[in-house]
Amino acid sequence: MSLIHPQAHYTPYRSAAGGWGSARSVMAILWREQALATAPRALLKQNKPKGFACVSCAWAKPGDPHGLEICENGVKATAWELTRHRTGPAFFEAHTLTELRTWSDHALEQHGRLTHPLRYDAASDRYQVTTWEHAYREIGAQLRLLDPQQVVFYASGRASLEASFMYQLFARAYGTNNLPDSSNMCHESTSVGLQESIGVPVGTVTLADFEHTDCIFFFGQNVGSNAPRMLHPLQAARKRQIPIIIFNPLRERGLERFVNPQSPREMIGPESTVISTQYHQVKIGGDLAAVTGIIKALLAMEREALASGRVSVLDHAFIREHTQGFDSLCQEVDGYSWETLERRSGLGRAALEAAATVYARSEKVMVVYGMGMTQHRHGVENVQMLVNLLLLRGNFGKPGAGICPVRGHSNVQGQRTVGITEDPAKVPADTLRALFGIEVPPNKGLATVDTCEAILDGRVKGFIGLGGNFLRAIPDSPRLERAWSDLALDVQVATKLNRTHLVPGASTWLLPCLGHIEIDRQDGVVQAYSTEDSTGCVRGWLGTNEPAGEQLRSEVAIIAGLASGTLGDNSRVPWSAWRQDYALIRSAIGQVYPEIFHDMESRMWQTGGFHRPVAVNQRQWPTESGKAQFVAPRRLNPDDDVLHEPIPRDVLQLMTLRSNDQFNTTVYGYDDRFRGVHGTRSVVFLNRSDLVRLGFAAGDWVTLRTAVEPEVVREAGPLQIIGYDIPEGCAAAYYPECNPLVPLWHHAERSKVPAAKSVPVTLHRAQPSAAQLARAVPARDQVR
Ligand SMILES: Nc1nc2c(c(=O)[nH]1)N[C@H]1C(S)=C(S)[C@@H](COP(=O)(O)OP(=O)(O)OC[C@H]3O[C@@H](n4cnc5c(=O)[nH]c(N)nc54)[C@H](O)[C@@H]3O)O[C@H]1N2
Ligand SMILES: Nc1nc2c(c(=O)[nH]1)N[C@H]1C(S)=C(S)[C@@H](COP(=O)(O)OP(=O)(O)OC[C@H]3O[C@@H](n4cnc5c(=O)[nH]c(N)nc54)[C@H](O)[C@@H]3O)O[C@H]1N2
Ligand SMILES: [Mo]
Repeated sequence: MSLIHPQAHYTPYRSAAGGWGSARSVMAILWREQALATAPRALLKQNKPKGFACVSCAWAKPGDPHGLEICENGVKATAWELTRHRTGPAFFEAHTLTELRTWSDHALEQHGRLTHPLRYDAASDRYQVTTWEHAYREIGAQLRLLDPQQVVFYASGRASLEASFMYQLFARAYGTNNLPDSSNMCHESTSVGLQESIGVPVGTVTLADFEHTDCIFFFGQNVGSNAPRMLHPLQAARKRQIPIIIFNPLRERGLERFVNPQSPREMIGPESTVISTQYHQVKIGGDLAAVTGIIKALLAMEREALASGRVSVLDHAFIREHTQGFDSLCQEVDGYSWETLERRSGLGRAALEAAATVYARSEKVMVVYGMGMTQHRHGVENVQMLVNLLLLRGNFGKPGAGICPVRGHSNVQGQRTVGITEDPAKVPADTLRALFGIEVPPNKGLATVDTCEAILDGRVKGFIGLGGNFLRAIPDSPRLERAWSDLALDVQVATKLNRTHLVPGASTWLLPCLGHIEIDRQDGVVQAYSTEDSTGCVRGWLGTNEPAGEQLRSEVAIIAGLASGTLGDNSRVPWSAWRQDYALIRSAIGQVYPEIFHDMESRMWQTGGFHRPVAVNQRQWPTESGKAQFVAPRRLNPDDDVLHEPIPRDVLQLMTLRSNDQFNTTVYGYDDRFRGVHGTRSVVFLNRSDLVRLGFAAGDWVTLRTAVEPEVVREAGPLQIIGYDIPEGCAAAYYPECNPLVPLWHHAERSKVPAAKSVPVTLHRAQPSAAQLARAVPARDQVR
């Protein structure tokens, strides 16, 4: 189907994930970023001992890496950082912010790396070059004038363990727990749900478990685009005939078939690995009902087994010794009829029984999941329901079993481990007092949604951003943009220009930092850094490439500069000494968190690094009761916000997702190869019978409007309709363009993760203007 313009089209993708399409896409981006000279050498070092950690996802890096331990999207992320393009002083002389606000996300970042520290000048509406010393001094003076409770310290999940540890220490020494971070929009449902259910806030699975497992359940994660290196262990599992059971509203290509681009035989031959053995196209938000159905089927099997004297299906010894709440879960599950479960999940009873049968047959099951679970109103319950399923057959504390949340940014899990949290109860306050004389403020600070609320009602006056693109990533983005200019102080530490940098407060600073691929020298001495991946593995890394500019400073150096500028001599933290020698920071991390980080300096260089201890793997449960908790869901309804039942037929559940050509708000390009979309992001995927029912046709233009809280108009579009293989009543479109549709209050209960995967919307016919059309399909020459 041709969309709008000859350059934009929708052509269903029929090949496997990986393969030649992947290789071509990699070459194209290396060419465009003029990174062919520098990137190939870097790629040899990516995810390798004494190399750098990929700046894309947080998936585990094996201790015995492949020749090239990379994937298509990892290469894109590398090329994006190593680009030859620069956004330097001349650029800012030539463009006002008013003009730059008309640029696309893609065009802004594609212009290249920031090179100089900048301060916004309101008179000329431009960023102007400043000096580091001036910036540290001025920002410090302004921070001293503000009430620390009115300042937030945001972190996107990339900063190293060293930088993150210093950052939270700086915030607390200054006097606040206001430490929102990207995981507040991402896996906070995991941290809350797992903590309550099994007593640890992180996943329990490591790479080695993939070699031992005999069954993998996969919920709401798009592995082919967002964690492609995981396709290798999945492929290996499939070669061992391990069943992989998928729950996803979309038939995501990476979950169906894969050709390993690093295997010459697979590249040349017709061979591809079928990844899924069962594929269940669950309705958006229908997973609670689906897992309830699986458990219902297991309970029925159990009763049959008991009645006929066969071995139990459930692991009663484990349930008795290690868990609480089994009976009330059973009661709850028994209370739902199959009719209800089928309607809510969109899946048939037979399909759920088939999944239950495989689960019951397998001795070592693991559950992998992503944003399709956490970004819902019931995101925490989703996570806990997956734990319930695992507990029924003792699938914790044995090799090959456990829970595997797939984290986002490369060090997002690690940041939380070293203290980036708004909750003072999670910080070893006594140790911080003894070591650094820091009094951790006793009151809870602001997480991301709280921060947005506080900005809207004027309680927050200062914002420091360690990476990220806050204004673009958050829900209700237009409302927040309007309130943003009331900030007294806005400091952004970044590698590339993005939308957040274009909405200035009264005093606005843009500080360019080194990326993680670049060699970090402090006073001439090369410094290493460390990260914790999605499987709790801590590793040391070294940048490999020359910095993009002489003026760039490392995140550690910038935090040290800001802290010294703010706290001066009133601090027992040796900021400058730490800046000169990162080993001293690691030693401090080891003192504050000895159980995890003792002897970090040597252990992080061991082959494969070291794993943080996870009590659950010894079948110890650091919960309040000392046992693992079955937590029954309070309701299965994904549509609480649409008050009437049945739901009005013109309201669809929208999920906002990533394409294969973006990293969060960083838009590399306008293709979503695996979903068959080329040349545009202005599309909405809809079920074909919904189209007919609602009087639309594929190719029509529509605006999406949020169907709750009608007194506030929330709109996105115009978008062009693609008739797609998606369950009835569901819709999908791209993030961040659709963030204006997500109400700020529309978040998971308890974790406050914005419910970006179930936004009730209605469709309204639209006629795009010429300017909107041009934005929807950026001609190649407009892609700067
Ligand atoms: N290349 C690349 N890599 C990335 C990122 C990126 O943007 N680009 N982002 C990084 C970050 S920060 C994160 S958090 C991760 C995100 O990685 P994912 O967790 O894969 O996030 P999404 O792309 O939002 O896709 C969510 C998936 O869940 C499915 N889904 C949506 N709603 C439901 C539901 O109700 N039930 C079920 N069962 N499935 C559902 C969608 O169809 C989609 O396949 O990836 C990280 N890695
Ligand atoms: N509707 C909707 N909203 C969502 C989501 C969704 O699925 N749907 N997903 C949510 C999720 S999971 C997340 S994690 C958030 C992401 O939210 P953020 O983490 O805030 O956003 P990113 O797009 O990852 O940030 C990109 C910017 O980071 C900067 N950067 C890149 N590398 C570095 C570095 O090494 N150091 C520093 N200091 N800066 C760097 C660059 O300037 C770049 O422009 O968005 C959330 N928002
Ligand atoms: Mo994320």
